[in-house]
Formats: sequence, C-alpha cells, structure tokens
Amino acid sequence: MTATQTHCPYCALQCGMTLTPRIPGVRLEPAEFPTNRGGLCAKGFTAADLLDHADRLLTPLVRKEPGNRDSPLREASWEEAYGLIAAKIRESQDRFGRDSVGAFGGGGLTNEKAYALGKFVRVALRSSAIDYNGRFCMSSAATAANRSLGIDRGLPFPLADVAEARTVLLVGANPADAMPPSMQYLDAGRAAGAKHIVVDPRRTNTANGAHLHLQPLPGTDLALANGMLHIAIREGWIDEDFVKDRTEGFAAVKAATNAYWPERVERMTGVPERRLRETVRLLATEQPSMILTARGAEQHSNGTDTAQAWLNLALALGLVGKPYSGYGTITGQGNGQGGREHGQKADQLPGYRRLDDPAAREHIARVWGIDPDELPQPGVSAYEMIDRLGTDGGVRVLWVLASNIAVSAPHSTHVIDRLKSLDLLVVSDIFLSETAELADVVLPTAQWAEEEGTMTNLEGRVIRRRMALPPPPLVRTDLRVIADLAEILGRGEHFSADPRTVFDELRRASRGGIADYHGITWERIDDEQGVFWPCPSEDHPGTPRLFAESFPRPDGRARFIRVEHRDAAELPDGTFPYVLTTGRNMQQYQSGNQTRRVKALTVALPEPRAEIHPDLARRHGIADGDLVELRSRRGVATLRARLSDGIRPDTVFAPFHWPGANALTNPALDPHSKMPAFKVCAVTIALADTPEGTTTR
Ligand SMILES: Nc1nc2c(c(=O)[nH]1)N[C@H]1C(S)=C(S)[C@@H](COP(=O)(O)OP(=O)(O)OC[C@H]3O[C@@H](n4cnc5c(=O)[nH]c(N)nc54)[C@H](O)[C@@H]3O)O[C@H]1N2
Ligand SMILES: Nc1nc2c(c(=O)[nH]1)N[C@H]1C(S)=C(S)[C@@H](COP(=O)(O)OP(=O)(O)OC[C@H]3O[C@@H](n4cnc5c(=O)[nH]c(N)nc54)[C@H](O)[C@@H]3O)O[C@H]1N2
Ligand code: SF4
Ligand SMILES: [Mo]
Repeated sequence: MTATQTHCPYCALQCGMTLTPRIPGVRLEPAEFPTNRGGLCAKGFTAADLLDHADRLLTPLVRKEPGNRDSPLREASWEEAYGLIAAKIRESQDRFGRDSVGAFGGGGLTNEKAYALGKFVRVALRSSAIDYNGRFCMSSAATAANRSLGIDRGLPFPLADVAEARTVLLVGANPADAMPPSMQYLDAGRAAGAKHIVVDPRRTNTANGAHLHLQPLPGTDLALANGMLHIAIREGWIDEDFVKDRTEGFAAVKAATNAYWPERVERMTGVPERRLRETVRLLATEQPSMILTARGAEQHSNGTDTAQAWLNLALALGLVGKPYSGYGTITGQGNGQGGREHGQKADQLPGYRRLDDPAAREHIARVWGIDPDELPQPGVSAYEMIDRLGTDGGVRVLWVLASNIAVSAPHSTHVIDRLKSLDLLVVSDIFLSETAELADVVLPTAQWAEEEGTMTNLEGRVIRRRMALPPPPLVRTDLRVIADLAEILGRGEHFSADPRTVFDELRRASRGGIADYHGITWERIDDEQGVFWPCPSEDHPGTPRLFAESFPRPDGRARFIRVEHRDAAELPDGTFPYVLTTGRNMQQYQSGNQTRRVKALTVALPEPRAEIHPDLARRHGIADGDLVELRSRRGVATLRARLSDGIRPDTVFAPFHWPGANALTNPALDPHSKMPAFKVCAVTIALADTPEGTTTR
C-alpha cells in the first residue's frame, strides 16, 4: 500500500501527515514536517473521520419546489443543478446587471481554487462581486503590514525561529489552543530561558506558561502598544540607527506617543504600569525579540491601527529584519496566507496585485487572454457584500464556497435574513452547513485527501496537498465545478479543472507581483519541503526570511504610521454593562461544520461554554454549569457557564464554533481592513430560564 504525504485540512500550521489506504478509508499518522515535527492536535488526528462520514453530501441538492426554500432539499443530477444555476445567473445579469451575481470564497481553498474562483467571477461572470472569509480573519494585520512594510506575509521568518528568540510578546494569540504543535517552539525557547509575555484578557493555556501575563480590557491594545513605545522612548531604548537608516515617519509617531504616559495607559487598559515597563525592558534589552499578533489584537473596529501600533513598536526597537527577531501575524486558516494572494479579494488580482492598478490589469489580462477593459473594478468587502444581499444594487445570486457565514459572520441574525432574501443561493460544501441549509442549490465538494493542489502555510511556505483516495463517485472538486460552470457560461476555454495546469498559470500570473510564485514548481515543493515566496525564478532559493536588506516599498524603507487610540465601536454602559469577546476552543474548528461531526471532539467538548469570572457570576446568582443568557443590542444566546478566575471580571468569553455567539457580535467595521469587531461588544448576562437541555439558539 502506498502512503501519501499531505497536510491537515484545518489550520494554517498545515501539519504534515501520512495517509495510508485501508478498508474503509485511510489510516492517518503524524509526519515529520518542518512545522509540526511529528506533532498533531486532536483535530488533525481525527480529520480522516470525516472522509467517510455518514453526513457527507454525495450528490447535488435542489429544492423540491424551485424558488421555495421552505420546501425540502432533494437529490439532483449535476446537469440539473448547473442548468438551474446558469439560468438564474443569466436572468439576474440581464435584469439587474453583471454585479448582481457574486461569490464568497474561503481561506481554506487551495491556491488553485482561490485563483480560479477570482478569475471565474472576473472573466466568466464579469462581475466585481467577490470577497471571502479572510476579511474576517487576518485582514487588519495584512492591511497594516502592506502599508508599513510593503508586503503582507504573515510570518516573515520560519516558525522555528520563534524558538531562538529570547523575548516573545504574544498579543491576542492563544497558540496553545489554536495551534498546539506550534507550542514546541515556544516551549523550547522557554526551556532555554526565553521570556514570553502574553497579552490577553484571559489567562489562557498560552499565558499559563509565560513569564508575564498582561490582561487588558478588550479593545485597548492600541493604547497599550503606544504606552510601551512611550516608555521605550523615555528610557532611551529606541534603535536610533535602524530608525534613521531603514524607516521613515518616526517623528510623528514619537510625538503621538507623548500622550500615552504609563499611568494613563494603566487607566485605559487595566494593565499595571510595572508590567508595561517590564515588557518593554525585556523587548528592548533581552534580544532577539519578537512581537506576534493574532485575532485578539486584530478583530476590532480599530484593528488595522492596533496592528500598526505593535508594528511601530517593533520598528522603533529595531527588531524587524534581524535574525530570530521581528513582527509577525499568526495566520489562521489552512490556506489563509495563499488565499489572500491570488485574487479572491474584492480589490485584488493574482500575485497580490491591485485590481485598480492599470499595469496589473494589463499583465493579468494578457495571462488570461482577455482585454484589460473586460476586467471589472474593485467590489466591496465581505460584510458589506453580505449586508447588501438582495437589495437594490446588491448581489442577488450568490455562490458560497468554503465558508459557513450563517454561523461565522457577525450579527448572524441579520446575515441569515440577507441570505434568505437572495434570488438564488448556491453553497459548495462537504456537509450541509447552516449556510447550506438556506441554499437553493447545494453542491457536494471533494475533501482535502481527495484532491491535489497547493496551500501556503502561516510562514509563507508553499506546500502540496496530495490525493490519497478518490472522491465519492458523484462528488466533484471545486476546481472542476468552477471550470464546468465557466464552460456553460461560454468562457470554458479560459478555465481548467486540472490543479497542475492551474498552478502553472498562477505562477505566470503572479510573476513580478508581490506574492511571486513564478519559480515554484510541484517538483521543488517535493524536494525542498515547500518553497517560501517570493520566489521569482526556478533558480531562486525562495525567501524564508524577509527584510534583511530592505523593505519592498518605493524607497526601500519601512514606514511608521501615527495611530491613536479610539474607543471600541460599542462600549459597556448602564444597559449592557459587560464586554463580550469571542474566539476559539482547542477541540473545535471555526463554525464547527466539520469538527462538530467528529465524535471524539464533541465528546471532549460537546457544547459552547461562556467563560465568566466567579465574582461576576456571583453577582448574578450563576453557578458553574448553569445556563446563562447573554444579550446584546442585536440578539440573544443561551449557553452554559464555565466559571474561571482567569478572565477579567468585566469580560465574558464565548466560542463561535456553534450558532449563538455571532447573534451578539457587532458588525462595526475597521475603516481600513473592513474587519468586523468580533472581539468587543456590550452584553448583559442573566441566569437563563430556558429548559435544561437547550444550549444555543
Ligand atoms: N482549535 C482551533 N484552532 C484554530 C481555529 C479554530 O477555530 N479552532 N481557527 C484557526 C484560525 S482561522 C485562526 S484565525 C486562528 C486564531 O487564533 P487566535 O487568534 O490565537 O485565537 P482566538 O481565540 O480567536 O483569539 C486569541 C485570544 O485573543 C484574546 N482576546 C480577545 N479580545 C482581545 C483583545 O481585545 N486584546 C487581546 N490582546 N486579546 C484579546 C482571546 O481571549 C483569545 O484567547 O486559530 C486557528 N486555529
Ligand atoms: N465571533 C467570532 N466570529 C468569528 C471569529 C471570531 O474569532 N469570533 N473568527 C473569524 C475567523 S478568524 C474566521 S477564519 C472565520 C471562519 O469561519 P468560516 O468561514 O465559516 O470557516 P469554516 O467553519 O472553516 O467554514 C468552512 C466551510 O467550508 C467547508 N469546506 C472545507 N473545505 C472546503 C473546500 O475545499 N471546499 C468547499 N467548497 N468547502 C469546504 C467546511 O465544511 C465549512 O462548512 O470566522 C470568523 N468569525
Ligand atoms: S495544529 Fe492545525 S494543522 Fe496541526 S493538526 Fe491541529 S488543526 Fe491541523
Ligand atoms: Mo481565521
């Protein structure tokens, strides 16, 4: 029996695994890949359980009564499903214009699929309406890095470098739960005496092993970062040579930080002055130092400026571009990095090019064999697109691939209303997600172990997803479905269902762009355990570490950008007195559409738990395990309480792996990245009078 080397279907660590055929299904074992080095988390270990799962979608589904979403779904042939979709696309575009048809993609799609989907919308639909769930993920840090460093590669160094840093500041990042095998690098650093500081309103598993834990009020990280820069300036810890030779704009930032004196920052954030000072001292004097942010710092209505504030601090201390040192964002989804490079973003063409750049349009049009004028202009961001579904000027026919927005988008009751107002909703998925339950047409999709392609992990390392077994007989890959639909729409000659052909085209399309994959081949990926982009030619070694010499900006310098604290879009008040923040549990993944079906994982974590401080619980007569009702200005969720003295008494934490949390969240958007404020909204809390047994609604 031949073994297949591939990678986990879930997060951006993309742990290596070995699949060996057996009857039925496959045997899954961890592999020695440079990121996981033989480790896997519980989700990875059980990923193969979903290949032959009883819930799997095995044929297309359509409504028994077309147009009536209250009528049941029934099995249909691909021809019938395609016929329905194509007819609706034509009808909608004739009546309401090209932009009335759009797509919503995902950071779990392979590079080839993300590329093909972006091309499908621009070339086959000639619509501007496309965006994806990465907008809800790392877009704030990406926006900050683009404008300050000229490039957005989440980690500008290999993950293993983390073990060599003597100081690591983790801001709003909980890798102990979100990427357990990555902890071996943090643990190795700690064992060698490195000091780790965790900034998180909760004492997480990551914070538990750290030297220091800073516990700010959610949404105040920007003030914290500016406060640290204030101290660094006062103490003379700025790397003057680095600032002078390699950056621009420091004077304005320096002036702005005057107002962030430690006592004031302590009042704003709740972090004691001495902890602020100790953190800066370590970052400045115990180098090499790294500052890593994740969603806790970024998913805010000021997320871009917050990421920028941490980046400013890293630049001022001269951390960037030196060995085992620098600023990075921990990308989340399986292909969260590659998924943001190849054109499924509203404003983007492949290679991380801009859709509004005439030279980029020219280049891509040539690769695609079309006239540049055929390319639409940029569309609107994910939540803006969702918010306008079914309205005048909005999308009326939507195709969703690889995202479960009915659960994972903010203000979900509104999202569900909008989805219901569509003329046609098409969902491609493996299982009938909460979003697919609302669809007119459901298309079954091949899973990770049943397809070939490339993914780009959190380090910017391009790796191969390899096929271990064929998909079930009537199930098709997303790439095939994109090519089939393009054919029906009369643009078939521009598309291929073969991943290798698409990757070779992607290489040409990305050539000369920021995310340049031109020199990366499948053979090199096999031989070199992945290749780091940018990699402009086949004789180029790839780029594991960025910024050693210069920054990819017009003058080669990194740019400081002055940023000021802004209050969260919604603050607690007399009516909604507490802050709700949301995030992840170790045993579940994202909207839960996959992991809630894995028995071992649901046994380990059967339902969502709201983390509440015992003092807050006592005030409301809540005991551990009670059902509590959380209410925000937008909705209600009922979930079981888990009392923990590791969380701030003014803050409640809820996971979003089940429907519920996002009924509460605030869709206020960051003005730069269009990231929703997933990490702060105002809520009330009360003991629920819901009958025992009901958990969420
Ligand atoms: N088990 C599991 N692992 C995953 C995923 C999953 O769903 N489940 N998803 C993957 C994906 S797509 C992503 S994006 C990553 C996300 O990985 P992380 O960003 O590490 O995960 P989160 O739990 O969203 O947020 C991290 C921490 O931010 C804290 N936080 C909340 N508000 C604030 C704040 O205002 N400031 C600060 N400093 N911290 C705050 C939370 O308490 C939480 O512990 O995980 C990836 N890995
Ligand atoms: N309140 C709150 N909400 C959040 C967050 C938060 O921290 N708090 N985090 C946000 C973040 S960081 C993220 S990344 C999003 C994630 O939220 P979603 O975008 O909903 O992510 P998933 O649950 O992974 O959805 C992926 C879907 O695609 C299916 N799928 C998997 N692989 C494929 C494939 O190859 N093709 C197709 N067609 N389908 C596939 C899966 O079965 C699943 O239904 O949630 C965001 N929402
Ligand atoms: S850490 Fe991420 S990639 Fe690794 S096994 Fe777990 S879910 Fe999969
Ligand atoms: Mo994410």
